[in-house]
Amino acid sequence: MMMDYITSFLDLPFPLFVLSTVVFLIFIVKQTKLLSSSNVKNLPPGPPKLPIIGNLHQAGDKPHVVTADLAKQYGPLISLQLGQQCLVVASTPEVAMAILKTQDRLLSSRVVPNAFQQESLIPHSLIWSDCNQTWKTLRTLCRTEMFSAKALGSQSRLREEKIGKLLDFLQQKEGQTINTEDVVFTTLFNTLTSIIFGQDLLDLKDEHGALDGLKESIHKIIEYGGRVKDIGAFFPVLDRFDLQGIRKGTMRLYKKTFVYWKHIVEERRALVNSSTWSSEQAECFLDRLLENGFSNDQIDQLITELFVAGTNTTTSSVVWAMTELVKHKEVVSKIVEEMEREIKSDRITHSQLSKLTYLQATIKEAMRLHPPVPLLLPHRAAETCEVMNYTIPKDAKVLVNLWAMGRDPNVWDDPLSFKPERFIGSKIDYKGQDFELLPFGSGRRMCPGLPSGMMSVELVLASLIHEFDWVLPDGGDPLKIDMNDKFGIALKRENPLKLIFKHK
Ligand code: HEM
Ligand SMILES: *[C@@H]1O[C@H](CO)[C@@H](O)[C@H](O)[C@H]1NC(C)=O
Ligand SMILES: *[C@@H]1O[C@H](CO)[C@@H](O)[C@H](O)[C@H]1NC(C)=O
Ligand SMILES: *[C@@H]1O[C@H](CO)[C@@H](O)[C@H](O)[C@H]1NC(C)=O
Ligand SMILES: CC(=O)N[C@H]1CO[C@H](CO)[C@@H](O)[C@@H]1O
Repeated sequence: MMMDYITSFLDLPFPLFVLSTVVFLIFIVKQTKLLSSSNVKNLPPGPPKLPIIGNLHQAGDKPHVVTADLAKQYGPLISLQLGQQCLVVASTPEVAMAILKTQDRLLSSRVVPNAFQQESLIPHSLIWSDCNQTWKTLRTLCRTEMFSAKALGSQSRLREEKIGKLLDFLQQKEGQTINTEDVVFTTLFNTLTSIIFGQDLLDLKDEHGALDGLKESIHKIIEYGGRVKDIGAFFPVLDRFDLQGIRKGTMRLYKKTFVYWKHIVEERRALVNSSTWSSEQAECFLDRLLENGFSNDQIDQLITELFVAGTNTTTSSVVWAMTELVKHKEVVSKIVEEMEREIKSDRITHSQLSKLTYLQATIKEAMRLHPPVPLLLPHRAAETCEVMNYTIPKDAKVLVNLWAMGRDPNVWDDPLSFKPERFIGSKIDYKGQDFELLPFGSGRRMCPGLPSGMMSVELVLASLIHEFDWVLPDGGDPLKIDMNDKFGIALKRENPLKLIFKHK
């Protein structure tokens, strides 16, 4: 049974000799006292563990659902053994606070997915570094040069411009069926590339053009990074062999991706390096990186990470909110009413967003039910420590199940209903202070991109509602839209949301 499990795990057809290596290695592992955390006393409760694989057979493709179910049985803090990896998952606001606030310092290291363990790049990582000097420097730079009030102010024009292009595009395609995820992704991706490089890298119209290779590469990097079945993580002895080819595959895509901006970096580097350069000439985030003496490796790594962290998440927020809106016409009517009251201009601008309180409540409600990053990014215990009187062993992987918290009847009334009203007049916000709603996390690892991401989500949604009626193709029944999700770095719809946009 176990061999079946391991072979089914490695999706590829597979030479026999590698298999025997696996068997052999596993045998060795067995001899060398493998379940390191099984000796730890007072672990959080969890299901019984099989020898060697522990609970791997229970892991499945949807860890947010599996661990939510286990929490119902074993309580708000559970532990699982995935091969040699000890996994701890929190599923209530109290435990989330114990992890992200009380023990934030000890529980804010990272478990690095195999895909991102690239020798030449990982030393320059913002997302995957422990909270060390590299991490601090990069976060500070992003905070001041990308997410500060001043930087955001100068981004609003760019953002409005990209969304204007989307609206024009949809108008041209009026009556045709549109894959919303595609066009929203392209729009948000271009927003980010304009902030970073001062130019668009994708084209809404260019469905098969050359730059689609870039989109595909970023998507695939995200897919590799979000792999649930990562055998090297479960059995560190096997890690170096990269049996599933995850590390190699990701590096190939990384290299492909870097080519897309190589010449832009060279061009700007020459400018910034020239004797006539002065700081006022800086036009984009890249110029700031160059002024700060960043090497090509540093630039490539940071920029890819921003794409990986910032495009799929925002797109997924928008698409889930749109899905709920298609299902809930009464909510759309209220947003439209609010807009008729508050918006007098033709197109919506940033400065008007703060007046749209019902729209904001709708976005919170969508993020409650569909947190784009349902388990946060994996944290790691830097040292053994205690949470809720249980022991979290050193190097355990620590997750917070936002998805479970959003659907918990002890936390929310009627949790499965979509009711933006619950946030009207409520102080609950997603800024990391209210532990029942943490789409961006909380504490030192909290998402630095929140202000930028939220601005995009609000502006795209507001504009699409303001400008168009949305209709399902072929007279589809909104109540029958499936809500199936697919787990990855961002939780996305399993099936694309296809809509026809009709100009109002
Ligand atoms: C709606 C959109 C977004 C959501 C829901 C979101 C959510 C998150 C979450 C849950 C984390 C992990 C927190 C943790 O591990 O405790 C995170 C980390 C991060 N996010 Fe976002 N994010 C969004 C948009 C963005 C954008 C637009 C950017 C940048 C352009 C960005 C950059 C990052 C980075 C760099 C990290 C890693 C921070 C660290 O490890 O210290 N995110 N995000
Ligand atoms: C920070 O952590 C990363 C990964 O853990 C490492 O590669 C990098 O060298 C560290 N930086 C410093 C300054 O220690
Ligand atoms: C930047 O300028 C320095 C000296 O002014 C020069 O040695 C170096 O090669 C330049 N680098 C690039 C990439 O142009
Ligand atoms: C942990 O144990 C202490 C002392 O045994 C007790 O006072 C406290 O209530 C416990 N905390 C939790 C969260 O169970
Ligand atoms: C919402 C969204 O853009 N999802 C994309 C995220 O990346 C994956 C790759 O794993 C794509 O397949 C999704 O379409």
